[in-house]
Amino acid sequence: MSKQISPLQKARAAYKPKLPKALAAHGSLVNATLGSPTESIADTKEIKELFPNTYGLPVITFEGPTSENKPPIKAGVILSGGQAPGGHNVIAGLYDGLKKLNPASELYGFLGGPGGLIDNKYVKFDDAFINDYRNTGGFDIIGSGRTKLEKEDQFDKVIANCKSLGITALVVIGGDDSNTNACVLAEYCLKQKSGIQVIGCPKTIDGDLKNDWIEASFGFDTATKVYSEMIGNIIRDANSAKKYWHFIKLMGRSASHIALECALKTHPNHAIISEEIAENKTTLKQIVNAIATVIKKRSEQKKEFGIILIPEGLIEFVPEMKQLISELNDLLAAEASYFDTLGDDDKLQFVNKKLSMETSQAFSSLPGTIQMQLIADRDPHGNVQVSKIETEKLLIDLVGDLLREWKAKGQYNGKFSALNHFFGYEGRCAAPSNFDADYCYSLGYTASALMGAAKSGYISSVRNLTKPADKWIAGGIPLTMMMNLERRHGKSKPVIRKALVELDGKPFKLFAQMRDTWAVNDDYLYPGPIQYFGPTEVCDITTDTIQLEKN
Ligand code: FBP
Repeated sequence: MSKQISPLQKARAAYKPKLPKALAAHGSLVNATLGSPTESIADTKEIKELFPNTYGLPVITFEGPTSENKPPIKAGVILSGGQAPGGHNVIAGLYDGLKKLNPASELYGFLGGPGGLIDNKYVKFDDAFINDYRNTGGFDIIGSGRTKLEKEDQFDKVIANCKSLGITALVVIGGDDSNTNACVLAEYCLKQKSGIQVIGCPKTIDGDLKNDWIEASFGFDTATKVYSEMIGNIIRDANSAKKYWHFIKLMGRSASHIALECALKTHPNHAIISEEIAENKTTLKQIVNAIATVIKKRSEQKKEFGIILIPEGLIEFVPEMKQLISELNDLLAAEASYFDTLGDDDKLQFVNKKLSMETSQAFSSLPGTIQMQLIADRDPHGNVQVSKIETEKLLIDLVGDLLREWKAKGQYNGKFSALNHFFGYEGRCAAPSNFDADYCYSLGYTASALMGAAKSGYISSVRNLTKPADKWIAGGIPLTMMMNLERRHGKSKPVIRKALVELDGKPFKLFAQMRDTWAVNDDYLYPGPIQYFGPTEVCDITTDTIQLEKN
């Protein structure tokens, strides 16, 4: 019996993603136009020394057709890190592009992320396999994982596995860390004369893999549309019932791009942007005070309801918490094996004893549940898992306390009833919006063109994204160009620079200009659900962030 699919899935399966003009006209049989040699964004001397084979490569654009015949390519692909809508279309675009280069080309998918590449667990794609996943959300086609691919013995295994399958090109679909590792792997493959090309692809709903050349990471568009729809629905409920304050935490790890985009799309009464908190060194007390002040002001207007948006990574940007988390990270890394043997109470006691006086005070001031969340398992990079810290509940608690204090002093006379939400996983596997469906398919297709042009150490790039797809520009950006040196676990490491919200950028400036009005007036916007079929001004709309940044 064939698997049942929803009517929307059926209709979306027939959707033909749009491609940049050159690729739409010539497929992946395009000529690579080379720009001038490039430099890394900073630390040029050190990055050049670390990447002798991939440093300084020119930017590539695909403009016209190529007259060369392309031999078949056997390629492999992995999905790395958190899910992001459109990953399946990257693979579909890559598959179609490879077949266009030469119908005898083959594509293998390594299972469960980088781990599958190291352990040689794979599937081979064919038309029927790919067709089942076109324009669908999720990463379930081959799964994903967070294994760090960064050590030479892992690279040797990757090379051996590829050689055993005859694979000569790999695509790593991931965020800043995964693309950093793709760059190191590309360099290693060249140094070893392995004959394996490595191409990256910019993925993450967090929106923090972007720069002058990568305008957006895929998945941000769809995920923020899903969250904005849900926020809009909640606002409408709040504005109807007029009795609840909704504290909504939004995914995004360190960066607040998601919270900012959702704020621009819905006009909440208050939104916190972590980067501003860090810049102004705002304390937790001041954050709580600012929220309570908005609640008080609205209460004076007889409005006992509203919406607060909280970025997932906030806790790490509050100065006293940043210090606390950094001490906890070091402590847990150093004492991991002993720590794991302890029960919850002993863990808390142990931590309290070892922290410095200042941070110990900050730790003790937090409710027990938050303390436990702060000492829970780290991610593979040794970082606290911010998605598991219930900042939204913490803020409700602290704001409630302050409002009670104000009430006792006769400074506030309202009624505060709050509900908490966390929107994250709900948006990561949504069916990609038209933008993400087109963008992802184009990124995958571009990656195949880079393979056809025998390039390695590049990230697939599609630019001019605020224009219709036939004006998009496909090409490749040298991964080393986006690198600088950063301190990681006490060592200086070459990494792709993470893009945080820029406080002098247009999206933040617009938000800052409007937020006082949104705080007291009910200026809400209700974006509604993603539309896949209908007028282009509704279906092909991009994020406010990219519109403001690029136009
Ligand atoms: P990537 O950076 O790998 O794209 O993942 C993003 C993200 O969705 C973050 O927003 C979130 O903090 C994290 O993944 C959650 O991780 P996990 O999926 O392991 O729970």
